[in-house]
Amino acid sequence: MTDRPTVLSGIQPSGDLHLGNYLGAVRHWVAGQELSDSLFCIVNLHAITVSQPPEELRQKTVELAAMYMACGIDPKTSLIFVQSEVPAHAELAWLLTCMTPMGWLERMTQYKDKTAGKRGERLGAGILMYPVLMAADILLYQADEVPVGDDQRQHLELARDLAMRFNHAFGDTFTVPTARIPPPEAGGRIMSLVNPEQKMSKSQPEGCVFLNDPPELTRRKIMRAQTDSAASFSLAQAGPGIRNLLGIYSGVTSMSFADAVSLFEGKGYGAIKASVADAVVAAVAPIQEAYRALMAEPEALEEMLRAGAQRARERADATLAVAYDNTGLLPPKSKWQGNG
Ligand code: AQP
Repeated sequence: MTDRPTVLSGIQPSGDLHLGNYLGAVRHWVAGQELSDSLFCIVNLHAITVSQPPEELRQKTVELAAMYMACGIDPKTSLIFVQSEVPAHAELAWLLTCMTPMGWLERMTQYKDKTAGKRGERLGAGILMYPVLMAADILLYQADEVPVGDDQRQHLELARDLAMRFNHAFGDTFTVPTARIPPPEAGGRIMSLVNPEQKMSKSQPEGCVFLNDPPELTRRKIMRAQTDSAASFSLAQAGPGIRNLLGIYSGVTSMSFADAVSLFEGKGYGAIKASVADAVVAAVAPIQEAYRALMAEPEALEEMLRAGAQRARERADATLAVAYDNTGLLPPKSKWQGNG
């Protein structure tokens, strides 16, 4: 047993990692991994809430594992695994589903955003239910802390509420997790480069810098970022676009936001964008190099994921057995097999 906090987080393999994912989540995972008992999941069951071409999903799953490591997650320190390799996620999700009021899910902002203007017949029910699966992901490992971007705040509240509801109904079973969300200027909410009122998101690729974008594409996207019409930067008059660029600069250079503001105060917007582009290109270059090296050895990646899944299964099954028992379900199958 360890007295370090258990930390769990994950990303969907539904596309490529972008600066929002990196600055809002992965960078903080890397910074904290030595101090915690860390688990980082590739949440492929979440990815299938929208249709994914099977071959692409398989490929993106392995690519995301390589990207976690290229960004600095060390599998000797942290546990990296694929969600679908641990059946307990889906099993606990059902227990929690049965005790989740529908209204809680229908009130989720992301649910409302993702379904706005779409007819129910064309949407899978996973789009409503996935926050419950996310709660299961977290509660299975008795996570103390969940480092995520600001967009996940409401889902984390749901995970906390479900843990408390379950504990109240069936006795102490789950740790009530705490969200660890960086402030917006420290990467908690990186905004789209083309529309700084919206978060940077892979579904809007033109406003998004992917960690694997070639340097010239990264520069072009940043130089075209929407900012103010003023000739030079002053924080007092700055709109969300230039603030976002300074947040990105501060994130990739590890300079404080206040120091980045002092550095650029009074400078022209073109020069600021060029500096931000240089800083991003310099920060992602070693990640891209490490990623290529890892992808050149697919057997090693597969072995790492296989070992990670084995360790994750052991931990998850132990929690699931207690949750089944407390609920009045017969022990999970593995326990019968163990006795037989
Ligand atoms: N713009 C962002 N700023 C800060 N953090 C962000 N995260 C995502 N976007 C930003 C954080 O990244 C982690 C992974 O979340 P995810 O797997 O849910 O990624 P996502 O939501 O699929 O990313 P997108 O690009 O936003 O997807 P779409 O376009 O499908 O909606 C989380 O910790 C999240 O907070």
